Amino acid sequence: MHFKRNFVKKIWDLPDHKATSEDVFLNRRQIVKGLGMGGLAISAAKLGLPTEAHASEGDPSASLYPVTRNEKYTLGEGRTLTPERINTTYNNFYEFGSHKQIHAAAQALKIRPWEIAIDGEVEKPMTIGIDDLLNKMPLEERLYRFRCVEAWSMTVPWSGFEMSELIKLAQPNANAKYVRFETFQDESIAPGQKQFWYPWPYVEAITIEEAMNEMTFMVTGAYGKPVPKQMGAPLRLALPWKYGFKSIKSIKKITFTNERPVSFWEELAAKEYGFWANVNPEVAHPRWSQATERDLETGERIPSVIYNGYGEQVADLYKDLQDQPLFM
Ligand SMILES: Nc1nc2c(c(=O)[nH]1)N[C@H]1C(S)=C(S)[C@@H](COP(=O)(O)O)O[C@H]1N2
Ligand SMILES: [Mo]
Repeated sequence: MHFKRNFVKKIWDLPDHKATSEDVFLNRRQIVKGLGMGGLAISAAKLGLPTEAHASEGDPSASLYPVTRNEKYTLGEGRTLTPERINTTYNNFYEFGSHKQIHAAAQALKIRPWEIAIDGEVEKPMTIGIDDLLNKMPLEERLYRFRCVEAWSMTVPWSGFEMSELIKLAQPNANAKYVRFETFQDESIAPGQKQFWYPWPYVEAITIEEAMNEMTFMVTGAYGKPVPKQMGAPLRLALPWKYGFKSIKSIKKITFTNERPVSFWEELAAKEYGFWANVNPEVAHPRWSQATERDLETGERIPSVIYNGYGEQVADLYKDLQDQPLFM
């Protein structure tokens, strides 16, 4: 992500932090390969590899997974599943730092008890614990593509439930035009939240029609396990046709509202990270092209596709909104 104020702009001069994060990761991978990790008695910790990258033991929801895959959602031609290790060690989660290597720091997040408030324009405002919610929702696995605004991409086997199921539970009234999501706020465990120039807590929002769309998925798991903390435990959003920043992590509050909320990145730089943020290779970011994306696994650049290839499911949402900046 790119930030407008000069005193932090420097770290953003390289799109996607090429020099500071990914190269480090690849070097480590090479080291492990070279040493023949499997056969040698060298611990991951000694090599500085994340041993806690998927610490789902002790998670009370662990026994729920794996869940049945919904075969309707496929990755598409030429796309393979991004290895778990890549997805769990290359993350954006600004609460824990403004770089990609936050997986260890994110383990400080306490995910039980975890209460989610559902409020605003609903018949049944409620506060519900994550394990109660998990019991009420029909869990399934879906393979989704994921495209970050920084022009890298991956694929993920998410587990969770369709947002429409949560809407049935909450029963929004006729005033509910938007859904606003809010992440936890606790600067005692999330050092990024001490950076006062960011408008914490992280907030995202979509329209009620978008929230009802079949693609809108509430994530509770990944790779057949509870979703790891660095990927947004215990509850995050997956909006695979939008740039990744819309897929808010570690949700504590879901508010149905009449007015369009302002999201975290929109507040920082509205011209770069707008409300709609649908993927479109033909609409460049003000500072870089969106025509292609770098596959995190192979490093290859592949062509980007409008709505990240999910036009069949979502294009109709936008047919009467052509006057809006749908792709920023
Ligand atoms: N709360 C919160 N949610 C967030 C972010 C964040 O910094 N904080 N980053 C977003 C961005 S920019 C991206 S690309 C994805 C990254 O998800 P991943 O780390 O699981 O790949 O999370 C999104 N959700
Ligand atoms: Mo992103």
